[in-house]
Amino acid sequence: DQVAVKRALISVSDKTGLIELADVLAAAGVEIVSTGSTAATIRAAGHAVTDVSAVTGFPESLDGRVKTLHPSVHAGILADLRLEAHENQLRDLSIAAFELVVVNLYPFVETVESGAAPADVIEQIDIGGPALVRASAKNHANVAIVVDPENYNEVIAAVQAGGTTLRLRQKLASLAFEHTASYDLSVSAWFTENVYDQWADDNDELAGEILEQFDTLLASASTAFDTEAAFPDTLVIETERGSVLRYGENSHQSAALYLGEGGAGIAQATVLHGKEMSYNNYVDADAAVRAAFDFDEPAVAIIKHANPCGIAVASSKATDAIASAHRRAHDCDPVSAFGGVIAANRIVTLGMAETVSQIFTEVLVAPGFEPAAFELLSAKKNIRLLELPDGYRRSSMELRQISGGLLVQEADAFDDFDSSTWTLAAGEEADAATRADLEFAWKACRSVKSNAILLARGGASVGVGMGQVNRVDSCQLAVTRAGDRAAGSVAASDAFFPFADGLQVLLDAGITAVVQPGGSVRDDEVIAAATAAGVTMYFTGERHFFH
Ligand code: 93A
Repeated sequence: DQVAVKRALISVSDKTGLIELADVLAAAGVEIVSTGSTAATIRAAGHAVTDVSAVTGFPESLDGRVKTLHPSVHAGILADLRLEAHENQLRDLSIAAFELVVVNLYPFVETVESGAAPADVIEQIDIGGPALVRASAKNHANVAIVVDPENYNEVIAAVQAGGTTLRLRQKLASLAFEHTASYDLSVSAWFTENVYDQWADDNDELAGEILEQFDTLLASASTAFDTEAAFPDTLVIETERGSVLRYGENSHQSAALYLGEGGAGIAQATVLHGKEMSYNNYVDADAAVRAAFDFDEPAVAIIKHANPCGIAVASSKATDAIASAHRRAHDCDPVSAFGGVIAANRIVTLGMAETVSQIFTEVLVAPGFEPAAFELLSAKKNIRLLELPDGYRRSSMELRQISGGLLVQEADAFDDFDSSTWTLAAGEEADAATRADLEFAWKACRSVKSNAILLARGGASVGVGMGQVNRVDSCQLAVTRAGDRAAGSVAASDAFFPFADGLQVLLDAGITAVVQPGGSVRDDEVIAAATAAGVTMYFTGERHFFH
């Protein structure tokens, strides 16, 4: 397995030990083929060198990008001379084999470290060199590959001893592949860093532009309305710029979060754990908190696409109140609760955390977390845990952009939840438990997008119909979602029933009482339907649209 060295290809950027090696090779009568500056160095030391261009019949071209990348070189390296066919082919092609290849690569890492410009760094990505190294290492049965001047001595000794051994060639091949692999890793690391930096720079620039646009829009809004005078304690957009979100409702929309001065809402919440909040996360978390904090007693709201798929207060018998509220809210519609945004109006207990941790949840927002609850939940990397600022409160003013302008309104803070202020429109006065359920349903209903129908029982929603363009469909949706829980539940409707048909759906499903604003021109028909069914109906006098 000893291979005598008759012809060597040398192409090195690092010229350490080169002359000493060339001295030995020349003395041993080895033909040296070499590239550009390597050939010049050897020649300058007084040895004969064959230029690689003489072997390839092709000039070293394109600023050196193409020097050894040629079949006359690579066939000379890759021929497996243990095979007669390879030997014959080389002879037919008039190509001479190499038994020794000495290459070290363009100084890529050193160039990066010197702070060179990207174009200069890229020029230092060696292509032909690794090809020589890998080809030689593959064919180590025939060729010795040396990538490191540290190994010159072993090779010199072998040449002087009459040839390289298979064992040496194997070892050198292994070092060679290690060398090209780590070289490529450095190249890829540079790309990653450089490309990301570039991306970040572009992004910063873009973020600046986005915010400038938003700033202008908001500035025009606040000059158009003397917001502070009209709505004391209200949201005044801070003059500093907002913070850019990764994207808006969809990935192709840019977006930013602006903090209201003195605000204590979801915008000021602290992300204790999990990925950065998205635009939709903020929208849903806001809806969730708004729903949960409408209640004084421990309450939980679960939101999907800005709509509740469950709202509940704690069972009066529960020892862990907030855990109870969560379980009951979840039971309303477990299918929709998957991937939901949850708000609790109390500190999250370990009991609540244990249930939440079993359900894929995007965001959990609360005034705080018991340490054990936090520990359990923060073990999950996909959930975002948000702590509300002290004294959470909703903004007293709501803004909505329309094309060409802004709509501004007071928030819906009309708390007509006390059933003693309602008028009985049909049936008998409800008992205390039913009243409590009606008050709960009426309150919960205003967190549901119109047209909203909410069925409740025992302080928990059991069926929610939301966002439909007619009230009958919302009734049907609520009844379907409630299933066999519709019978015996109470209903709330965010606005009056324009006809008896929607209410009839609820009556047919077996509700025992209903609360609604009243005020339709066909109230008589609606009252007649409730009366015929023997169902109690209250009118509140005010609606709670929410869009
Ligand atoms: O630009 S290359 O990727 N194209 C080639 O064909 C080639 N052949 C050898 N770089 C190439 N090399 C590299 O040139 C070697 O890896 C070595 O690092 C360097 C030797 O430079 P010089 O031609 O000045 O001896």
